[in-house]
Amino acid sequence: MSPKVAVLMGSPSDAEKMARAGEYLTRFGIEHETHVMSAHRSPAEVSAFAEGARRAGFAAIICGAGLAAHLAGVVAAHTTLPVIGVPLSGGISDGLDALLSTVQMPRGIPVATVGVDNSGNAALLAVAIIAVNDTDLATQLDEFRAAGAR
Ligand code: RP5
Repeated sequence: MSPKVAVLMGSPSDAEKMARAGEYLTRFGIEHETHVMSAHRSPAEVSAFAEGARRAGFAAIICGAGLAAHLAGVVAAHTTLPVIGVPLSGGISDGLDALLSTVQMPRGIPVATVGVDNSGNAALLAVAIIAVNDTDLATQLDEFRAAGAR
């Protein structure tokens, strides 16, 4: 089974900002699933998904959330798969709140955090993680860089 990537977001209102992740994953031929689930509104669903993700064949989990952005941190608490957090803009500080909520994890439970709204970079990190054991994919990444990384 080739490794899959999960793209999670806290609300349907995040979909537009998270779309680039799916676009890049498709471009690199990575199977992926997108789900809306919230650390606050559907915590049981989030923990069940994270706990089963390795068994389900996922290699990395991308989590986008805004405001009190706890989705990536909660997912990371329930799995040792790589978790990539995408803080989303909005709210009183237009994403700074989400950035700090996502990146300021306690020692021992890391979340690899990309820039505000940068779901594309989250996907590229997931591709790079999978490419560690996939030379063809690593070549595709090299070609993407050589072509200007767009
Ligand atoms: C977060 O709250 C979501 O990730 C979203 O970015 C933000 C607002 O969500 P809605 O109130 O629009 O559903 O949990």
